[in-house]
Amino acid sequence: MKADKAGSRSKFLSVFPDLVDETIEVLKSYGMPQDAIQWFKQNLDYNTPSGKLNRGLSVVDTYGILKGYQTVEDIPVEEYKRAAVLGWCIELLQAYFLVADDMMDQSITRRGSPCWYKVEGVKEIAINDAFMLEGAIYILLKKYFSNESYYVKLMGIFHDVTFKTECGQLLDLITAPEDSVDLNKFSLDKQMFIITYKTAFYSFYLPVALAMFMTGIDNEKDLSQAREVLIPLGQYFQIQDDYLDCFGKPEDIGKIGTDIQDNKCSWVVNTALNVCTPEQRKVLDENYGRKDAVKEKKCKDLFYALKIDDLYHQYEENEVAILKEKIARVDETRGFKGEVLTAFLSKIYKRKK
Ligand code: DMA
Ligand code: MG
Ligand code: MG
Ligand code: MG
Repeated sequence: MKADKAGSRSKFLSVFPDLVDETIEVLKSYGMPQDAIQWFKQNLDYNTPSGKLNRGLSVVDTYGILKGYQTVEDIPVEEYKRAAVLGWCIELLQAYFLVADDMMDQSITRRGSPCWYKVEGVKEIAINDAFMLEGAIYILLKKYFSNESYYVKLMGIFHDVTFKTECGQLLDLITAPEDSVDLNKFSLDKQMFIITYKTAFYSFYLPVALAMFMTGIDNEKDLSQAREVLIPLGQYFQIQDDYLDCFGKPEDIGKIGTDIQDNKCSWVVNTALNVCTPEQRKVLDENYGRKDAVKEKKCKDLFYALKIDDLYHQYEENEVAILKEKIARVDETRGFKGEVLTAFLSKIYKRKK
């Protein structure tokens, strides 16, 4: 399928206001007071459509590729709408995770604006707002898909990947205690487990699986082919996220890195631990994971001295070559297409945000 990035993005965005109205209808049917309806609308608008929309757009793109449409414009209106609704359901899931993640990671900005819990008057109400973003998913699934044979599959996969993500977040958080830094507990294996669960399933496998359910090209053999590429692709994406947390510019990534101060078991620190000298290890033991900007800077300087950025670029080239080989081996006899995976890979290769 040919890509017109700006065009598909604005088309996808144009669906969102209706979905907000339809979700709000439910609150109106409960007789909720106007200020609560207004709050929920603000929550949806602030947290859902403000990101890159990669996950949501990938549902539409995958659907178009599997159905053999040449461009997004060729997808018939009704089919487009439903693929886009599923795309927005993933963006709602993402919004739900991020509102909570920013509180747990004590982040300051997200997508170039204050994190939701940092917005005037929100604070801990953001916890309930996160739950309501999740609830909006099931309102939309019911409205658009409850008469479809694959409705249960959609619900099942949303519940399954949500729980997997929460398991990943749990491990991410308990591996990063605030008050006791012990770098011996870190390893690249542990980091790989965390990122597989907290990121890869919902960000990469989910968009493709949803489009597969919609097209009916969802033989277990094909779902498993998709997983075999999309899970490593998601791991690569989160390693980029870890890299950008330290080496990216806030004006590009829209957020201020917190991994060093948060004592996170990230790809950057684990790679550094594998290549540092005993003296450098001492610097990390004394400075990593402390809520202190000077100590954070010492760690960052060390990461630059160890050329972790060069190691990252080597990792990236190597990983992308492996992924391309895997994609080339995809069996297309049942209707699944390797192009779905190539499209996803090209969205994230060498990303800076
Ligand atoms: C994000 O991990 C994972 C989820 C499920 C939101 P993270 O804290 O590294 O993300 P970010 O860097 O965007 O805060
Ligand atoms: Mg975070
Ligand atoms: Mg986090
Ligand atoms: Mg991060």
